[in-house]
Amino acid sequence: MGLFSRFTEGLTKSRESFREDINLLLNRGPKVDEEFWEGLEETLILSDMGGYSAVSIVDKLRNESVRKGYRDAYDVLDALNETIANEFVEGGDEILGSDAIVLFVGVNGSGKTTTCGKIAKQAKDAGRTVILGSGDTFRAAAIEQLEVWAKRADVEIVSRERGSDPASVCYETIERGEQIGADLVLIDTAGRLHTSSDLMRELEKVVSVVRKRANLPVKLVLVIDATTGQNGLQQAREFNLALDLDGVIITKLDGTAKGGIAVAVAHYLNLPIVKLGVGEGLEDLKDFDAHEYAAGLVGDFGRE
Ligand SMILES: Nc1nc2c(ncn2[C@@H]2O[C@H](COP(=O)(O)OP(=O)(O)OP(=O)(O)O)[C@@H](O)[C@H]2O)c(=O)[nH]1
Ligand SMILES: [Mg+2]
Repeated sequence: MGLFSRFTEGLTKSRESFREDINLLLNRGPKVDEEFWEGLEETLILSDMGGYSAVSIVDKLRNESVRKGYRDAYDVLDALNETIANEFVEGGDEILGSDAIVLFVGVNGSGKTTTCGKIAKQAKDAGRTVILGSGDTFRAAAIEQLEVWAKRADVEIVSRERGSDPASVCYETIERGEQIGADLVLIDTAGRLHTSSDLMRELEKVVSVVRKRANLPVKLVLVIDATTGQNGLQQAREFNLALDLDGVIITKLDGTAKGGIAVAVAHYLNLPIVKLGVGEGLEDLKDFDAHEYAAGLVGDFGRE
């Protein structure tokens, strides 16, 4: 299966759920009246795009509808993809595209370690010199898990025993990366709740040590599990407040109808999407393309 189909496949649940709601709306006829706009806004909110994005998208479409003289609901729906695509922020590709030290942060189980491994493999295959650092010293299994990914990706890894200071592991990873001429240093961190102030402080300390030692630009990437929907947005807000994030990766898009969360995160936090996780396998990591994503989310609504 090609990457595009795997990706659109990944958004199937989101798209189907959206289509059902829109079809209900279209059942009352294609007239563009107040009821239609309200229904559209509600549908966007239900798809987890969040209230602010939904209002902003509908406002833009309303203006356009007057300006361009849309005839009916189908004209509006044709313009919807483009309007959603415009909600996204540029710059996601650059985060992994150039030399960098990247820290993956997020709540427990969001997909940090898996994503770190997938990225290591992609970058290695693209001819880059990659090193992995196991900054999750909290669980022994986490270290082993990243070691497995390092083998799969065929890249070097720096890990220390469970209970070690995560900041020192990061320090050593950067040092080792410098020795081997790594142009991409990928550091996994332990999952933590955005509400746990002790653990958030620990993460701030890790980031500050990394910034001091860094020989390459440092990028902080939040990994969000799409299935958590609006809670993912709350996480993003808190992590961004504490760390000033550079970008976001959305995982588990394959198993959820909550794909709209990507729009909400981009809109609320003005952060670019770096990659998308659409499965558990090595290859299930997709580049983000705003137009493709919007199309995958909304689909086509042809006139009958
Ligand atoms: N379906 C699906 N599963 C995923 C995806 N990404 C990760 N997973 C699965 O989600 C589970 C948790 O992934 P991890 O990578 O261990 O998550 P983590 O954020 O490192 O977890 P902690 O280190 O415990 O905080 C694993 O079973 C992964 O295989 C994805 O894009 N799609
Ligand atoms: Mg992990």
